[in-house]
Amino acid sequence: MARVGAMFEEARIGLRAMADRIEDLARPTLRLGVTGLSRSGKTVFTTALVEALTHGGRLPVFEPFASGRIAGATLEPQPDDAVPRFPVEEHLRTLSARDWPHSTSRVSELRLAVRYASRRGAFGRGGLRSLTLDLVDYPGEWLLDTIPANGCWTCRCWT
Ligand SMILES: Nc1nc2c(ncn2[C@@H]2O[C@H](COP(=O)(O)OP(=O)(O)O)[C@@H](O)[C@H]2O)c(=O)[nH]1
Ligand SMILES: [Mg+2]
Repeated sequence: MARVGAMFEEARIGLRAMADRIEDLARPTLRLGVTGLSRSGKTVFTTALVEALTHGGRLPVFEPFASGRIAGATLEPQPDDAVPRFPVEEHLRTLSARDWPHSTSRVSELRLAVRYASRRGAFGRGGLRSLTLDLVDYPGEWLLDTIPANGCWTCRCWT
């Protein structure tokens, strides 16, 4: 009896993984960490990027945006209750009042749904695709803990 229970549990986990994979193929998720040392401009950059994606703006060197392939983006419910939300509205208010956001050293994230046209046309039909984009404001100070003995973090990333 215990073996039947275990088989059901394995089947359930397998089906769940398959369902997640199918969902991911239909609507992929990209998790993008924005990192750099403290006061390097992560928060301002992330706020500007979210504002441009959701309300329009100028991002001339971001090809999909500049060429008009990105149709827009909306804010989505948070993916993870354990990670604080990136307070984009608060940062926008601060920047609009011609001030700079306060410095924080905690991780935060924001989920967006980005609608875009693929370079070859979505599914060959020229429709729009959707990408779930998780932007993570990752305190650069935390990176210092991960630097290996030879001091070459980048090399380790590529090996
Ligand atoms: N002139 C200028 N200063 C900036 C810009 N972005 C950031 N800064 C300055 O850099 C500081 C740190 O920016 P912030 O985004 O909070 O850095 P973070 O600590 O990496 O999140 C700000 O308080 C500003 O003084 C920018 O686009 N232009
Ligand atoms: Mg910051």
